Amino acid sequence: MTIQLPQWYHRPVRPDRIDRSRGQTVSVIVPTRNEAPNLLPVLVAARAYADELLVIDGHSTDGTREIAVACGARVILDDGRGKGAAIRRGIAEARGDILVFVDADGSHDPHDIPALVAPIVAGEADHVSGSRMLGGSDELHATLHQFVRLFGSQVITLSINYTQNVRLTDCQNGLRAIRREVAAALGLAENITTIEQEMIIKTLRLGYRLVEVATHEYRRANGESNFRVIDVWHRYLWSLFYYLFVWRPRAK
Ligand SMILES: Nc1nc2c(ncn2[C@@H]2O[C@H](COP(=O)(O)OP(=O)(O)OP(=O)(O)O)[C@@H](O)[C@H]2O)c(=O)[nH]1
Ligand SMILES: [Mg+2]
Repeated sequence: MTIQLPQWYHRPVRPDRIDRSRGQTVSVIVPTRNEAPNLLPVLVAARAYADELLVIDGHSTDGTREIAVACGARVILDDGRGKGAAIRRGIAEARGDILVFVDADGSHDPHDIPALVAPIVAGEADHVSGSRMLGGSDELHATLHQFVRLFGSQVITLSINYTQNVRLTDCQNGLRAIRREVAAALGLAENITTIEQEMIIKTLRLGYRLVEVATHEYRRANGESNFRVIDVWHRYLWSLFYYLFVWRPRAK
C-alpha cells in the first residue's frame, strides 16, 4: 500500500507564531474515524502547536487509536452518532482556553493554527472560522458532486449572511478555533457535520464575535470522501431553518 503525505507536511513548524504572552493554552481536537494513513502527519504537525492534543475516535477499526497514542494524544471514543457528537465530546473534555478543530484526513493544514488562534489571543474574536473561499481549496469545483456541495454550501452561507447581517464566505469548514467558554455556552446539539453551521449561527445569534481567516483546503491525503450529499441534504436544510428561525438564544 502506498501512503501519501499531505502536501502541507514539509512546511516549517512554527509554534513561535502563537503569542503565548497572555498565557492562553491551546487544545487541538481531531475528530477521526478510520483515517489511519492520514492521521500521523496531522498529529505530528498539530502537536507542535498544542498544549493538549485530543483525538475523538469514532470506533475506528484500522489502528487509529494506536497511532494517536503513539503521537501523545489523549484518545476518547465518541458515542457512535457522528462527527457532530464527536466535536461536542471534544468540547466537554478539553481543558485549553482555546479549542482548535482539525480534520484527520489531511485536508486541513495544522500550520494554519497560529493564524486561527491569533484573533482570539489578541482579544479580537471569540470564534475564528477557516474560510476556503478566502484561502482556496483543491477540490471544491472539479466534479459535479463537488459543484453540488459548493452550491448547497453557498446557499447556506447566503441565508446566514442575509438573516444575520454578516458577510461570511464559508460556513461549512471543519477548521476553526473557538474560546472554550464560548463553545460550551453555545449548547451544541447536532450529531453530524451540520454542527459546523450550528456553531456559526449560534455564535452570531448569541452575540459573540466571529471572524474568518483564509485557510487552504487540501485534497484528502489518502482514501475517499465519506460525505454523501444525498444522505444528508435534508438535515442541512432543517438545521439551517431551525437555528435561524426556531431556536431562541438564552440570555448570556
Ligand atoms: N470521531 C468521529 N469522527 C468522524 C466521524 N465522521 C467523520 N469523522 C471525521 O471528521 C472529519 C471530517 O469528516 P467528513 O466531513 O464526514 O468527511 P470526509 O470523508 O472528510 O469528506 P470531505 O467532506 O469530502 O472531506 C474526518 O477527520 C473524519 O474522520 C464520526 O462519526 N466520529
Ligand atoms: Mg474531509
